[in-house]
Amino acid sequence: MADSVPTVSELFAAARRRYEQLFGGDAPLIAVCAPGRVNLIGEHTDYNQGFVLPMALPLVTVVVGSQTCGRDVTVVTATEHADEPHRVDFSLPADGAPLAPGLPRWANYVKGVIEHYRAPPVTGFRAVIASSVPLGGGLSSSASLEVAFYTFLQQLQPDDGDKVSKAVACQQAEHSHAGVPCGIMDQFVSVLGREGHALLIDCRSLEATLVPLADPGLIILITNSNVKHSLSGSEYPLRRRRCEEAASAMGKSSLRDATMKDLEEASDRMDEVTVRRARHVIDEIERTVQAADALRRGEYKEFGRLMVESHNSLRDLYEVSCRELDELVSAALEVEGVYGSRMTGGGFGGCTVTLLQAGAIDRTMLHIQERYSGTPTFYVTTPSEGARVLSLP
Ligand code: GAF
Repeated sequence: MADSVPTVSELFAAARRRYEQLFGGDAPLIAVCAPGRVNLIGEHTDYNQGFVLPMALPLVTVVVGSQTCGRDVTVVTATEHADEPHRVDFSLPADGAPLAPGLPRWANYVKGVIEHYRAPPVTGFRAVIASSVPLGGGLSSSASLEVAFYTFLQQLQPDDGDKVSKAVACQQAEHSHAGVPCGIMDQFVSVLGREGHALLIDCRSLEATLVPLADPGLIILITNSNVKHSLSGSEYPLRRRRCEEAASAMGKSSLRDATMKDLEEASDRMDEVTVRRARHVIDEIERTVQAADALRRGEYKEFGRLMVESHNSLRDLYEVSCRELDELVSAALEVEGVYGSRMTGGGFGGCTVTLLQAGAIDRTMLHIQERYSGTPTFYVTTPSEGARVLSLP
């Protein structure tokens, strides 16, 4: 019942075939990939300098390609991008002029990464992209594209940065070229994800602790609602602004430094909505640390309880859930053997993540399918490795 996902080798083979068809039979000399992510807990905390607990997915974006002589760039995507051309051609500006965003929109991630790459490429290249990360599904298809492209550029012309600065450069690309003021979580885990582990990321210090997550008795199920409400784009920056207002009303540089007591004392200096948003963030930061501890101790029931609290808070206080995500979570929680379930990612559609006993997987998917008013897609998934260079056969 779970959706079958192309393997990295299959994606690579498809991208290489396309490259060879397009570029006169030449084989690409570089192949890299970077994963999407699922966030287990710690939602809307990254841009508040808090904690998050994501893991990298086996769903990846692959980039294959080669350097060319001039300054011309051609990038082709083998992924469906609603009504947009699959090919983009441009030249690297010779005079250091900015590479402005434009159409097609998917190419802005590529342009943004070139712009923020620490050692700006001096020669052109041709590349083909293929991805198994569902677009707009809340599993960070955009971060996986940015990080895969950065990894590709590193093969063309090495940079001198470490992995964290790579994640930060990709986050900047998203800010400047996609116009999304995102936090660091998605790019960080796409770069630094580790097989068999979730990452507890401190978004203030940008340090991460590995949390083992490879128990054969445990399943991580992602359910795509297959809806994406148009609010998702406009509401994210609004949430971020409210958080900054709340922190400033409490005299703090971010909500990471605020306590519930601070919030109560300052609540007459904020409107009711701002107080609700801040309450979610302050609690969620604490919940994430507790959840990572529970996971380390193998206390899945406790972890699941915290997941449900997180979902309820995102629904009632942060108001980023939607009917479809609530339906999916409620349906999962009705099944025996399910520890917990919650929406994951920015919200207003996309996916839920559910933690359950391995033996309960079939009945859980069946029950969700019966109860959900839409058509779900399932991914039974495991924590995977971050961005990497693929060896060419
Ligand atoms: C999106 C953003 F890109 C992340 O930085 C994060 O804020 C997330 O929403 C919510 O936790 O994925």
